[in-house]
Amino acid sequence: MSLIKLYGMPMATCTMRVLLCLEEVGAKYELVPISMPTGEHKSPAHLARNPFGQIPALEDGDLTLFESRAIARYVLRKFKGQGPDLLKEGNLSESAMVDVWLDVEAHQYNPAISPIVYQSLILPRMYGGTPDQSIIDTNLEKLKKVLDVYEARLSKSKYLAGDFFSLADLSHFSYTKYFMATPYASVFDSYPHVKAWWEDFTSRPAFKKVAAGMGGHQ
Ligand code: GS8
Repeated sequence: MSLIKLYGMPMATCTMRVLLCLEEVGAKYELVPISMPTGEHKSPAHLARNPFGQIPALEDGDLTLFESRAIARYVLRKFKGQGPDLLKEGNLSESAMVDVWLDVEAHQYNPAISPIVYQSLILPRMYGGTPDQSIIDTNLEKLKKVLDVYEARLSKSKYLAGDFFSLADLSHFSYTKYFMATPYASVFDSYPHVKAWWEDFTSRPAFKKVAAGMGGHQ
């Protein structure tokens, strides 16, 4: 059997989503570094893996995949029965709820939190730029509205899709971890159920291991 190759950067948010899944199921894999600062993600070799010139991409034998959430599902399906059941595919309504909250993460949470992390951490630290406070403020307001919904949801169930930890929760890890290193981390203090959810699931061993690869943001 060929060794899975994950192309990306251990500190990049979407790469981390896949790394967490690989670690949760105890898969053997090789992380092949792709350097974004040198533009390697736009090289012909990488464009052949991901035509959008983004990381991550995964190769498993003849199969090449991109889009981190799709890759995450592939990894969890491939190693089903190894490690926790994070997709609940044996149960129609539970798996539907995993899909709902994974889409909420992709289409509500991520668009609000990612510009805040980019402006306040990535832009100044990686590119030497100056944060645009108006972008941060607009997205903090968006994020608070999303967190209102999360607070209501998490006051009824322990995790997002139900009383079980799933890919929907896992998928929030990387951006939230970085957000907690911004000056705006205290926003979460107004959402006690969200804060407890975050503290609960980030104590998982796979998360500690992947967080150790995040550079100065642990
Ligand atoms: C997004 C990938 C992405 O934005 C996914 O895989 O989930 N929806 C895709 N990757 C960033 C790195 S941060 O994780 C990237 O490659 N950016 C460079 C670019 O867009 O040119």
